[in-house]
Amino acid sequence: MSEAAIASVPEAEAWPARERCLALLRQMLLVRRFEERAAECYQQGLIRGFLHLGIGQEAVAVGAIAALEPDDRIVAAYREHGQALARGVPAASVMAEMFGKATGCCRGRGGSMHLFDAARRLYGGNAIVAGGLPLACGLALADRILGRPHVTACFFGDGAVAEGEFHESLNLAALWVLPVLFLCENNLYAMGTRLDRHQAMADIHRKGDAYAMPHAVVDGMDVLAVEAAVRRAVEQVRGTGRPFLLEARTYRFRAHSMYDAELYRPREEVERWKQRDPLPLFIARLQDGGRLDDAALAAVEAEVAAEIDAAVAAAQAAAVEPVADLLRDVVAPSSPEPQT
Ligand SMILES: Cc1ncc(C[n+]2csc(CCOP(=O)(O)OP(=O)(O)O)c2C)c(N)n1
Ligand SMILES: [Mg+2]
Repeated sequence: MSEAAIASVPEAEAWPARERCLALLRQMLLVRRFEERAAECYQQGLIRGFLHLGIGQEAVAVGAIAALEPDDRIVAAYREHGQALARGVPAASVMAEMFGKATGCCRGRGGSMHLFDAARRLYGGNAIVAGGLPLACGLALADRILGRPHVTACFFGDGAVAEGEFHESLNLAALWVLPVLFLCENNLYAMGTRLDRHQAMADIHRKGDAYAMPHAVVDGMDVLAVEAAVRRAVEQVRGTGRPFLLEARTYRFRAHSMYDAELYRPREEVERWKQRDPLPLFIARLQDGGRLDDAALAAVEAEVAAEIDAAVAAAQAAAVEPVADLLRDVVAPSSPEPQT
């Protein structure tokens, strides 16, 4: 698969209003700085367990979620800090969750891989590769049966395509006419396995053809292109009630998780992709278009830094869930005696 084989949107379509552009920039900066700080906290032993950073992939979550309605459902995989922050889960709530504290969005029980916020329609954070796809079908089936107009956006990695659940879910969604946007974040690797070592046909979006499902591919390093592609796809899903498969081609700049010697990919490849880092690309584009000056950029950076400092301080100060609460939500309260 050629790294250059990516779709782009026409220039005219790619310029939303200045305020929307600045909001996208702020979100991408928030996600990037949040994850950089999370890595530091991990190295200091403040965050434990697994930590998967999506640095390099911010444009996908931010661009896609900007194109959704507030009640549309989101299902993500385990590299999902970007999805949670872009959906508006407060940085403090996400950071506290990663610190394992009671003030986290799952009271510290889920950690980095299981961010969940039902009020914001974020249904995970799913650590099982491809595990989110059948859940997305279930959410969409409920919406269809109840006549609700929502779309379920389901993010998953290229590694999920090798799982039976991917094929079962696409088949079922097409067969049962479920309003799901399947959104593959193709970063070329599933841990240390490059896409073309596990897929005979590596153009992921074209797998939609096997399920009579419309599909498209987009440059996942270009936030405006992602926003436009998702907007078009979601309009189609909402209008027809039928599913859509969108592939966003992107790259993670960091290791798979915090423990990974990265022996499976050449350094030059990483460096080449960094030339297309979605943040500097977008900043340069905004500056060239006269929509961003140095002062405005510094102001956004300062705002984001303050938000993250506050999130870390609050997470450090917060308590862990008391032991007495540990069975809460684990064991159902005993049901009353059945009536005879
Ligand atoms: C069913 C299942 N098999 C194996 C694993 C172990 N595992 C964790 S991450 C991963 C790779 C997934 O790659 P991809 O879907 O491309 O996501 P990315 O890490 O690139 O975001 C694997 C195989 C798992 N979590 N679940
Ligand atoms: Mg991957």
